[in-house]
Amino acid sequence: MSGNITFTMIKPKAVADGNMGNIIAKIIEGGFSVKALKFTRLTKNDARKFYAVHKERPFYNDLVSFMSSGPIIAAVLEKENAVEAYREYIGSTNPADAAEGTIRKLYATSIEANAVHGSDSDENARIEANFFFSQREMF
Ligand code: 3AN
Repeated sequence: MSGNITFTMIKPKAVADGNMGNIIAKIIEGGFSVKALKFTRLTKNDARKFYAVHKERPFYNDLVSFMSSGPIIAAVLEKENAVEAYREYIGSTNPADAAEGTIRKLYATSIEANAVHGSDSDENARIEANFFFSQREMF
């Protein structure tokens, strides 16, 4: 059975573009409830750890630099079948392929600056939520 929790980040470019309010509103409009939320910034080391699964990929260093380049929003979201539902709601990794009306179609500017992160499994959702939040910060 799939879980009800996913983890998201609003990435530095979307925050810098002034879209954090719009994106949070869109998330809530999609039926996701916010269980935890913080405005924060990743150090380079945090970003390296968070994206460690991608360390062999050619875009890893750029991704680490980008994700530590400015403030982000980190949040834990709840909905039935949250991981899959949220990935569908945000759209494809490459915004050029993202469906109309998805968050990435609306707010992403490139495959790297693709507006938001969404966990890819229940296990990673739990690991990523715990990376940013203590138990008493999750409601
Ligand atoms: P998703 O975020 O859709 O799960 P992943 O896990 O394949 O996509 O990639 C993680 C992040 O790495 C993406 N959100 C994006 O910022 C970046 N990324 C993925 N593929 C590329 C690429 N070909 N070039 C540059 N950055 C990429």
